[in-house]
Amino acid sequence: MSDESIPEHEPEQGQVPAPGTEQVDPATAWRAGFCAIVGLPNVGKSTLLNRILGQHLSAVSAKPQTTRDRILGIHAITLPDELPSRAQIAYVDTPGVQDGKGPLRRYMQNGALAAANDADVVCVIIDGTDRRGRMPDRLDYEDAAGLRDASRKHPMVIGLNKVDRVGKPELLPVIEAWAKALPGTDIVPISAQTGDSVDVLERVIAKLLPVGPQLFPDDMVTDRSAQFIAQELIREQLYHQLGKELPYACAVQIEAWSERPNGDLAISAVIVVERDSQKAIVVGRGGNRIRELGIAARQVVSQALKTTVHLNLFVKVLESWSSGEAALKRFGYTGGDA
Ligand SMILES: Nc1nc2c(ncn2[C@@H]2O[C@H](COP(=O)(O)OP(=O)(O)OP(=O)(O)O)[C@@H](O)[C@H]2O)c(=O)[nH]1
Ligand SMILES: [Mg+2]
Repeated sequence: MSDESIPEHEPEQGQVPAPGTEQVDPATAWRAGFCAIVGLPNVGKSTLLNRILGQHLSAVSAKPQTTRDRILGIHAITLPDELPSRAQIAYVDTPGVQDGKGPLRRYMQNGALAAANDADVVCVIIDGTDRRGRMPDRLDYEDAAGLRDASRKHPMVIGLNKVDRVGKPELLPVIEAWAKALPGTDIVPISAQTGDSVDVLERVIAKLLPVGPQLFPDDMVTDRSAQFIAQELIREQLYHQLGKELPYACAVQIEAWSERPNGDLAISAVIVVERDSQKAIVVGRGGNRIRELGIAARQVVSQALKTTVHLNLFVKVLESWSSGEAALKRFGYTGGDA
């Protein structure tokens, strides 16, 4: 082979840059990577994802263990006075870590740990209002130790959430305890609900991401289908309407989905419970409950999908669905590819 046949810009044999030392143009490159949002149940992980995206994508409720599956949400930000000056953060909202028996809880636990293991950065959300749960030694308890170990493999950021409900004097010892437990780790007090300092948290996360090309197209917000989001938001409304009365083992399945010529969506969804008595609770006297649920869910799903939705809800009893692996798959708990 003659010298002329070797293109000028290609390194000659033996001069291939070592992995990790390739030259990137910082003016054009991005910071890009995955940030797992992890923590105990009910600390505000999904509220944070929705706040960051400015969209209601992930189900939020006052009931712990609302999120059952990982949900990807992609957000780009600028980093003024930095090179690279842009970052694309692929957030992964995860189920709250908790002990528990049965395939559904195991599935949730595994999902949270896998997201933490696979991330470039782990953002641990702490509930600033939870006296026991907000201290660093809480992660040493058996239910959370797996998450603690997975998180420590990566750069970590602590998001101390719900500061809208706690006074500064009460927060200071919490911040000090985390600073002592994880020297060098950023601890950012935020309110996912009001949005306070969420931009600061995002910039801290972004600066820890590797430099490299965007991972997803500009216009992509999530990997989840509209059907999955609708299903989750109907379940969220079920939690809102029924609160403590609601059996934990309920699921929502989309049975029919069609777009009308005028662009409206017609959706039929089934709420699956495990016993007749639970069905009676969801239906309510004279069908009142399910009617109100339908009205609320229709509004939330219409807003999230940015179109008019016509929603038909039914209730079905399927005994012990949450202890069957096949049923979990049927209800969309597939691990992120639905
Ligand atoms: N006051 C206040 N409440 C918040 C804040 N963030 C979340 N919440 C509330 O905390 C509750 C739990 O929020 P979620 O976002 O569902 O929490 P999560 O961590 O995703 O919960 P799981 O999915 O069950 O693990 C809801 O009632 C939220 O409205 C916050 O910054 N301030
Ligand atoms: Mg959640």
